[in-house]
Amino acid sequence: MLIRKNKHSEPLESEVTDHQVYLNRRQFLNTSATIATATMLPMGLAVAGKEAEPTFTDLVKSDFAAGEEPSTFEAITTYNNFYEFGTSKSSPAVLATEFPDKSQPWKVTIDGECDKPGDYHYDDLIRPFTMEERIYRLRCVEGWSMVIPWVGFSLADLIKRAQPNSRAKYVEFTTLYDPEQMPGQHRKVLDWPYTEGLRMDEAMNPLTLLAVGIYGQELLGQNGAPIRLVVPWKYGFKSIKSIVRIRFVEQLPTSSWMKSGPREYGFYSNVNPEVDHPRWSQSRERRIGEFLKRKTLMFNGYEEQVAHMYSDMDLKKNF
Ligand SMILES: Nc1nc2c(c(=O)[nH]1)N[C@H]1C(S)=C(S)[C@@H](COP(=O)(O)O)O[C@H]1N2
Ligand SMILES: [Mo]
Repeated sequence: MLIRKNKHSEPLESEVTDHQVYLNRRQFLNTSATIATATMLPMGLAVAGKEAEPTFTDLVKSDFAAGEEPSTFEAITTYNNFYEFGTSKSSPAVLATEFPDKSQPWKVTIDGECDKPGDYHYDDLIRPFTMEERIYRLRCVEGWSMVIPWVGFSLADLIKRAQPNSRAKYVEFTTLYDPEQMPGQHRKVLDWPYTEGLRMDEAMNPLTLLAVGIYGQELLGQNGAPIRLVVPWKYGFKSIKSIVRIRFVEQLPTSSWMKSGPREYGFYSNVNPEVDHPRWSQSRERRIGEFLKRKTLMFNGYEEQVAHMYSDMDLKKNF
């Protein structure tokens, strides 16, 4: 039997060639961006009509740098998952250019099982902490990855200030709910507001970062401004954006993704090439800007730092 092939199913030779040219150009831009950051003058890094401001200077370079070439500023700020601004990868960069509204001060509530709860304005929240640059891999559950030069501070430092009590077993994070600013929230694609959670030891792990910038500048809306979580050994969806609440709880929090598909998204969501998503393999990934897929590493390559937290757990059951 002859199966008629869809004309558009395979890329044309010319498209492949164009893609190679595109990648070479990306490589070039990538190098210029890296040089710009190294000199703390991220000039020319403009995106979606926004001029770059060199916000963070004197950044402490952390030991956690992945030792890999960071993805381009352009890729990091135009290829995003942020369902509050639509479900396509390109829509957040277009719809979040004015986010968050600067006329409304950003507030973060720290509460639950802790001795020092409080409501903080963003500036007061971050003031006590030393900003670091940490270059981490981000691996999305969909099978792509990037390397991102984050600016931020250890979540552990913030937790120590809040003084969680003995009932605090988990930390729950919540994104802003404001459909006026976040048009994607008009559609119930997830149970808004977006929530995520970590076990206390995961939250206290020195790798876990509260990020406020990328490439030496403040986060843009599409990357989760003004403050988002980064948990580099877990799938990207654990790295919740635009946080307004950090709550210490006794019971295991149910994240928005666990509610939307309990058989597909578990609480732990550690990057694990041996445990597949029910609908696709997790053994390989495509680094954005590269053509061929590469092998996915256990815990996204952070095994040495995090494997001890799961030594007595069945990671197939606790996915
Ligand atoms: N509030 C919120 N946080 C979110 C998401 C989202 O849709 N909403 N998407 C997650 C997913 S699936 C990924 S892969 C990362 C992407 O982060 P980036 O766009 O900065 O690369 O953000 C995560 N955090
Ligand atoms: Mo993701």
